[in-house]
Amino acid sequence: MLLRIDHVGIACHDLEAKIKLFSELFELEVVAREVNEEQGVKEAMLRVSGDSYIQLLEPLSPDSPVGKFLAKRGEGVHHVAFGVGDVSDTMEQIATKGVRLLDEKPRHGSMGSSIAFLHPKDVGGMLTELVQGAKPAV
Ligand code: CMX
Ligand code: CO
Repeated sequence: MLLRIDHVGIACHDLEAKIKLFSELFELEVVAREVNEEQGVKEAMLRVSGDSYIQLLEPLSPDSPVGKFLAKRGEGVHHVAFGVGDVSDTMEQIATKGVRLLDEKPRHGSMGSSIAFLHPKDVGGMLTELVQGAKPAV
């Protein structure tokens, strides 16, 4: 069902400062910077290797998911994202196991991906994201 770890999402107050920290510390390349209004974030993807990334997330507002998380828990790991083949199929399979889906249908994620979230309370306290990568252009 899960193919790989796609990324670990890190909540931060200052995106530029954390890009500098992670890229210098681990010698990582920033491969994408985006604003995702729907998710309420300004973000950067830093490639670790292949299709595996660190996603740095700065909230666009205090009442967004990442804004609320920062106020409650401070900076740090916000979610883990797993690569899947077909995000809609995986959502269906997981829903049959009684896990609450936070999205009714896939949404737009980083770098053209389709994403969906699972409730952290049903996954051992870990906010979980499913990611279907963008299909290569034909
Ligand atoms: N990891 C683990 N637990 C979390 C969490 C997180 N990131 N965020 C919230 N929780 C816990 C809270 O601690 C709280 O637990 P307690 O009741 O024991 O205190 C519980 O879940 C409910 O949290 P809350 O603070 O009341 O927050 P909300 O219910 O308003 O929202 C959540 C939580 C997960 C439903 C919401 O953040 C959400 O829908 N997230 C999905 C979208 C998202 O996170 N987008 C940003 C990333 C975008 C991207 O990766 O591209
Ligand atoms: Co993510």
